[in-house]
Amino acid sequence: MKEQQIQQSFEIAKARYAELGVDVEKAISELDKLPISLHCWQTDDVTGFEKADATLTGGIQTTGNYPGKARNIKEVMADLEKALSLIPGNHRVNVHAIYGDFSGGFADRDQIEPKHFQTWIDWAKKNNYGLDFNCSCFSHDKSADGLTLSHPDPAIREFWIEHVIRSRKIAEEMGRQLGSKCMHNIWIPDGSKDVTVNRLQYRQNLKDSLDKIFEYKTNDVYMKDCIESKLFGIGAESYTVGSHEFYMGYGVRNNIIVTLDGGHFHPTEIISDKISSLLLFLPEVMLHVTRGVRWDSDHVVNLNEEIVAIAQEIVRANAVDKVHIGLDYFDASINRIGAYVVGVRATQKALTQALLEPLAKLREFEANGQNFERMALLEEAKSLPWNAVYDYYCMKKGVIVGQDYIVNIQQYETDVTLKR
Ligand code: RNT
Ligand code: ZN
Repeated sequence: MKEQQIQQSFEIAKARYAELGVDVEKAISELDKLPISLHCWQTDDVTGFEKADATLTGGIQTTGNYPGKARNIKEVMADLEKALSLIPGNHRVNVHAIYGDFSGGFADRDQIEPKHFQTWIDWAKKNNYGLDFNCSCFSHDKSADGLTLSHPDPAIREFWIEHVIRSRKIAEEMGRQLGSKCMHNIWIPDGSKDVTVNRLQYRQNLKDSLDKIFEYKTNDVYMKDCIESKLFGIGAESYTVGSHEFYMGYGVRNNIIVTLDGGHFHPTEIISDKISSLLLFLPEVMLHVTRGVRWDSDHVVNLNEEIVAIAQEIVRANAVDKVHIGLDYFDASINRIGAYVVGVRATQKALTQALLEPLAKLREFEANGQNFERMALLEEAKSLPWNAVYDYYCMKKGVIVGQDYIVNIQQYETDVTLKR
């Protein structure tokens, strides 16, 4: 698209929104302040770099074998830089503990230190990205039976407690060096394939482990803790220790942020409706935005109703500063850089729509009991020219507008990823 066309479409959109009392420039500046955390694990199908033949366990799975996956940290970084060059705004990168730099010698999970992540910190600093971090309680000998922090064996629990505390320290160091708060997320795969008669016991173990983990106090200027619930995993179909009720209870009692992953609930259950409830009891919420197809399949985020509803809830609940948006999907069947760009752009388009919503008018209708009017305006808002605003935003940020990023990614595939 030509610059002039983009500008003209934007002017028309701006006038259209002004009629509804919506300030387009303000929406753009708010969108520009909204970071999205790109999960590093889409680059290499969640294998990490602890050892060459690492396999993914923990009830999560990638399917597909698209050529060109990243084979080392350098390639992960190159791919993320490429993806981020096609996304407007300043964003964050979400790193898992299995992505440490072990070129100076391997360190097991209970031995990792900030030095193993200095490469990431230096890179983030250079590129002006924020960093988020995750302990990795899966793909390890000591999680082979599907249990970690809730394990009946205290020695195994201790191992994972140590790992998580070390990960929280690494997150703290990332936030300190970068001057940007690092969100540290705890997700564990613990559960069982078949019916357990010890539901309470495992949950008691997990609670005790978390209590020990949080005994170590971090500086919350530099990092914040999050805990992520789940419904089931592959091989853990009958019982998951860290259920939503478990973590919501734990989080509210201990003032720890709850992470809502869009794929971790029953198929018709949505996370958008949970945001306003959680925010009444917790100061912030972390999101793992994903697209489940029939199950927690971790498909690339597309611009569907739920992502729009999530964005609307963030804006309608006045929670732009309280909701942290992270992506969490791993599609190994398509171009992996494209997977990021599509997912982030879809998320930003949803946010654009939400920020441009004629909210004052809608709220007025609702307060007056004018429900037809509310419905009609909501319907109209869906097809207002929000995309002209997003295109304009991309152009202003010097990022490719519209579908032209497809050929750009194809070129990177030819030049870089297919040569791996
Ligand atoms: C798994 C959780 C978790 C992981 C990542 C790798 O179901 O969603 O967040 O996807 O930590
Ligand atoms: Zn997740």
